Amino acid sequence: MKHSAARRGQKGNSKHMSANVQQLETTKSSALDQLCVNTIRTLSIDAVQKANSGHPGAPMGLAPVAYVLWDRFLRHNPTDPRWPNRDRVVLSAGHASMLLYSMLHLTGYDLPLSELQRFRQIGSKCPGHPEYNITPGVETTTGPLGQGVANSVGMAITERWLAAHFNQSEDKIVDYHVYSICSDGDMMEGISHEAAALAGHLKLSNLTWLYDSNHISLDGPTTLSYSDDVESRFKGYHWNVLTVEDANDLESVEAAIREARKETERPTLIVVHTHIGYGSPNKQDKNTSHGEALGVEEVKATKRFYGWPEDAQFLIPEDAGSHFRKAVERGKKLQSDWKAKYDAWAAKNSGLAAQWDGIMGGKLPEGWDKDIPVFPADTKGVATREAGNKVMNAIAKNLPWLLGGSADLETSNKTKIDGEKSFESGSYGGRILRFGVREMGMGGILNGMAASGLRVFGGTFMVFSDYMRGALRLASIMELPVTYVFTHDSIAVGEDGPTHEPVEQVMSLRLMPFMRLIRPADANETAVAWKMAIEGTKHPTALALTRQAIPTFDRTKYASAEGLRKGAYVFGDVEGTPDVILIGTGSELQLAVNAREKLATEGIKARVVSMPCWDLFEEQSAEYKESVLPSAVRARVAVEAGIPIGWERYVGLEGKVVGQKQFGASGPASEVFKHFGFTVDNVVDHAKESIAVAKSLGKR
Ligand SMILES: Cc1ncc(C[n+]2csc(CCOP(=O)(O)OP(=O)(O)O)c2C)c(N)n1
Repeated sequence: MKHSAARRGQKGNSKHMSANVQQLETTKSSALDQLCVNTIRTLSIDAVQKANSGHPGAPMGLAPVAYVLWDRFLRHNPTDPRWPNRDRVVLSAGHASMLLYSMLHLTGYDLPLSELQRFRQIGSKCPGHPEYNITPGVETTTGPLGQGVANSVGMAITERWLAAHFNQSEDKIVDYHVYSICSDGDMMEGISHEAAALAGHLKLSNLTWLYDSNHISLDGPTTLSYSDDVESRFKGYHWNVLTVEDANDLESVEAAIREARKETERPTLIVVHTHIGYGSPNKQDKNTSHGEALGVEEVKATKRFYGWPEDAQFLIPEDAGSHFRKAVERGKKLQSDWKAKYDAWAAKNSGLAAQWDGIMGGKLPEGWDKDIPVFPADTKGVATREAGNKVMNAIAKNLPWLLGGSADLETSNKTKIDGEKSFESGSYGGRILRFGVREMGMGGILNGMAASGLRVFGGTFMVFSDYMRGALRLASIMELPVTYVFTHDSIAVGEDGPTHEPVEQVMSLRLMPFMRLIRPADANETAVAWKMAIEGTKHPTALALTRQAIPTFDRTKYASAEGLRKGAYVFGDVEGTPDVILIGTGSELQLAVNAREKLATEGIKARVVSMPCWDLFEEQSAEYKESVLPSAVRARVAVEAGIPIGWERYVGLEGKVVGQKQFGASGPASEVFKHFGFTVDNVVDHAKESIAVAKSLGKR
C-alpha cells in the first residue's frame, strides 16, 4: 500500500461533507477538483456495491483522468448526445462502465441517478458493460477487450474522411477528436496491435488513447503474463507516446492531453500510471478490487480515506454537482456555435449539405440503386464475387459515403471501388480502405465507422471470418449495417486446401442473432443481396460469395431473384404436389436444378427452393413458409457445401442433407467437389432415399 503518497491532496475523515471540503488540501489541484474526482469514485463504488456485481477498481483509479478529460477538453453536448461534431470517448475497458455512467450522469446526460442505482439490473440504462443504443452518450458497445480501441480507430478514420469530404477552405464543419480509455487487457489483445499499427500508418493525429497502466489484470499482477514495452511498441507504430507518472496529478494529466491535442502528425498514446482500487485500504493495487464489489466495510474505509461521509450513498455534493453540470450550458453553446458555422457552410454547399444530412440521418440518396445491373442468363455464368463487384460499384457510384476495402485480398475479394483513391494519410478523401492483413482490426474499425454514420464494407476469405468474429458479434449486438464481403465461400476454393476452405463458417454465421448471412445462387441474387444489405439500417450482412463461376439462371424460366427478399422462394416448380423438395443455396442451387431435371426423366416431381438467407425466411408469415415448404411434403433434400448440422430445421427427420461433414482437401475445385459428393447424381440418390423414408412412414 502506498497510502502516504496516494493521500496527496487529501486529509481528514470527518463525517460532515462541508467540513471535508474545507479540509481538503490543495497542492496541485483545487479542493473542488478533488471533490469532483471523489464524487466519480464514490458513485462508481456505490453502484457496484448496490448491484453486488461489477468492477469498482478501474473507475477508482481512472477517475482523475476522466475528470480532466470531460472537464477540460471534451467538446460535447449532454442535451444532444448525437451532435455530429462532438468529440468521441470510447471506454474500451468496458468493465469500468461505472466510470462512464458516472461521467454521463454528472455532466447532465439523460441518465438519472435512479438508473445508476439500478446498475446491472434488467432494463437499466446502466447495463454491466456500456451498450450502444441503450445509454445516451455511449458511443459503442464495449466489454470484449480490444474491440473499443479498434472502434476508436474507425471513428478517427471517419472524422478524417468527413473532414476531407465536407470541409471547405473557408468553412470547416468537421474537427472532432476521438479519445479511448483503455486498459492492460486492451493492450494485450491482438486486435489493439492491428488497429494501432494501422492508426499509426495512417497518421491519425485526431486520435488519443489514454492507457490505464495499473499493472493489475483479472488474475493478478500483469507480471504473470505481460512484459511488453508498451512505449517502444507504440513508438514503433509511429505514435506520439507520452507518460503521466501519477494519475492523481491532474495538471500532468491535463498537460499530456494538451500535448496530444497539439500533435498534427501522429496518434497519441498517453500511458497513465494509476492505482487500481485507489484509496481502498485493503484492495488498492490488488486484483481483488477488479471484479467484485469492495464489500460494505471496505466501502466505508475507502470513503473515510477520501474524507467522505462513510454512510452516504450515491452522494453528489452540491458544489461538485453544479460544477459538473456546467457541461450542459457549455455544450449547448458549443453546438449552437457549430450550427451557425454549419448553416453558413450549408448555404454555400447545398449538394454537400444534402449528403451530410443523409449520413447523419441514416438515409440513402435518391436513385442510389438505379445503376444496379441485371445480369443476362448465361450457362457458364460468373463468380458471385465478380457479380458482387459490379453491383457494389454500381451502388458506390450513387452512394458517395459508401467506403470499403479488404484485408489485403482486394484482387480476390473484388472489393475495389473503381476510379476511387485509397484512404491514406495525406489523401483522406479516398474511399478505398486498405486494412492490410488485419482481419480482426478491420472488423473493429468497420464497427467504429458504421457507428459514425458511414456505410462500410470489408472483405476477406470466408474462412477468415473467424478472425473477425468478435467484431461481427458486436456489429450484430449494436445493430450496425456493416456489409462483409466473404468470398471463396466453400470447398470449391480448391487447390489451397482445407486451411482455406470454409466448412463450418457459413452455418456458424447463421447462428449469430441479427447477422444476416446471405449466400446468393447467381449474379442476380447477388444484386438483390447487396440491395438488401444497403437498404437495411440495422442488420449487419455477411455475403457468402463464390470464387468459381456459376451459371446465371434464366429468370424467364425460373422465379425472379427478388424472391431473395423473403429468404427462400420457390425457384422451379412442378404441376401439383411435389414428390420431393430440393433446397439449394449459393453454388449448390445448380445441383438441385439439374437433379430436378434428372428426376423428372424418371417421373419424379421435384420442386426446387432457393434459400439464400435463413433469417429473412424466418421473418416471413407462417402462410408464406407453408407455401414454400408445404408440410405435406416430407421428402426433402438440402444441398450446401458446408457443415450439414442445422438443415434438419428445414428438411426434417425424413429429409437428407448433401453437406460437407469434414474439412476439405487440396485439389482442383471441380475434383474436390466431386470427391465430397457434390454431384447431380448424389443429389438424385438422396432425393430418392428421402422419398423412400417418407413413404415408409406413410408420408409423402
Ligand atoms: C476479450 C476479453 N477477454 C477476457 C475478458 C474478461 N476480462 C474482463 S477485464 C479483464 C482483465 C482486466 O485487466 P485490465 O484490462 O488490466 O483491467 P483492470 O483490471 O486494470 O481494470 C478480463 C480478462 C474480456 N472482457 N474480454
